[in-house]
Amino acid sequence: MKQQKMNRDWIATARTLNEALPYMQRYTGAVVVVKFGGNAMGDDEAMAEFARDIVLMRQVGVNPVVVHGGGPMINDMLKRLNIESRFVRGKRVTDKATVEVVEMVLTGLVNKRIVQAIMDEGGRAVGLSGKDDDLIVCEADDPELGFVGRPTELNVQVLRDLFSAGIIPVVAPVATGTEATETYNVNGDTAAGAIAGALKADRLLLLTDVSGVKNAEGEVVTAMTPEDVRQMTSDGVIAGGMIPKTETALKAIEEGVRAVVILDGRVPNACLLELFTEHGAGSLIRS
Ligand code: X2W
Repeated sequence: MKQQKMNRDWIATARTLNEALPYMQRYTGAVVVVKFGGNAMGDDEAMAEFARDIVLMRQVGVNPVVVHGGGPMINDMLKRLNIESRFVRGKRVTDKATVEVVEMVLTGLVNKRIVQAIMDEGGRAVGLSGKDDDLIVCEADDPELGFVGRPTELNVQVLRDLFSAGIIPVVAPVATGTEATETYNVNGDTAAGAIAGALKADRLLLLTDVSGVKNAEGEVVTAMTPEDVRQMTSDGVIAGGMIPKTETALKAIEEGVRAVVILDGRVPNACLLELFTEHGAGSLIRS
């Protein structure tokens, strides 16, 4: 009985691979930017599973770029240091002491944890922040927010160089300013959107911990146009924490990204499900 079940599982695995071929062919050479938010990271097992999906993408010829967040990890460290956290319109008010902690946590702990997870799954990953090779240059987003950056200049050649070498870039959303020694804290979604736009990526996957964009009836909308998104926002159906994500999506599409998916990172193998099967796991936005 056990033997029979195992045979069936193998047959299903082989069939899955067989059915994935057209999707793999479609995405060969494609650039896929994946925003991996702090809330989607989970435990070591979830991290390993994510890393394996990214390594598999690379293995079948996709050029993935991981842009990560780490909001909850920054909150933990600020708490340990007795520094107060405050958010205005979804962005962290970032003074000098806070930006130091943000840089340490994102470019250190979080970035290296992801790099290590990818290496452990047999891929090659290199971690960098927006400061490396001036990948992301910012100006201050809003005086009320302190050292929060809005990307004004992207230099993505370093990412293309890493693609050619078969290396997966893992980007921490910390950026440099136009003045020497400035450091900016950039929202992870914003950084991922800006990078995807500059690369004219085939896909931007925004991994999050919700099931997608919901309509007035509370059902996930699996496909929509930028016009639908604008309508749903003005009707108040898209609200709260979803707004920065849909705004990022619209901007990225304007800059030439082919499609953006707001993807449920809690679904196992969400990235593979989205790219290599007919069955997505979130909301796809494209013109
Ligand atoms: C974010 C950067 C990290 C981030 C912050 O300080 O929390 C701003 O708010 P998640 O996990 O994707 O939320 N920056 C300006 O975006 O993390």
